[in-house]
Amino acid sequence: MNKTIIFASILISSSAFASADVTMNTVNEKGVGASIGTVALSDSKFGLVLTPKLHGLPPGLHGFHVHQNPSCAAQEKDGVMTPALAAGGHLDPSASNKHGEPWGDGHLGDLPPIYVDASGNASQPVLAPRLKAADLVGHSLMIHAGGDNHADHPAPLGGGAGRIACGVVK
Ligand SMILES: [Cu+2]
Ligand SMILES: [Zn+2]
Repeated sequence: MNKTIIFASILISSSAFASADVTMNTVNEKGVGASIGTVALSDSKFGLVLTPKLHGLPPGLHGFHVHQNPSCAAQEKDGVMTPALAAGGHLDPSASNKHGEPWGDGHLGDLPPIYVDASGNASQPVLAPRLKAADLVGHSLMIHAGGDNHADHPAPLGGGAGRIACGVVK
């Protein structure tokens, strides 16, 4: 094999092994703030593994989703600038119009919640069995202030409320 062929085969094999780091930033009503680390995406035979390496988050469980648009910008709603509203709603290519379990029949973008320890760090991976890394390209990852009960009741969209961190998947 000459060098060109070797280089080409390295390119092909690295794109076949889908793996990417998404930079996450804080978001607020002014727009996109500081970086708080990354979420690594890697495909496994069980589905997409999302491995956070994040700091500076409030301790506890936080709703975590793929949102439709590749933007983390603030946007006006009812006259109020709302953090990361430009990301749109949860990724829902089948138009289920239902917030559900990561392995269910609702929004494809519904992920298991992110766990943040008492020091504000998140490092525990979560598994999204219906997704591949490539499905996230051109969308965004979102972390919410509150948790997620994977239902639209008693609160819509799992009850996670405000958006606190966001990253565009390129
Ligand atoms: Cu969300
Ligand atoms: Zn949802």
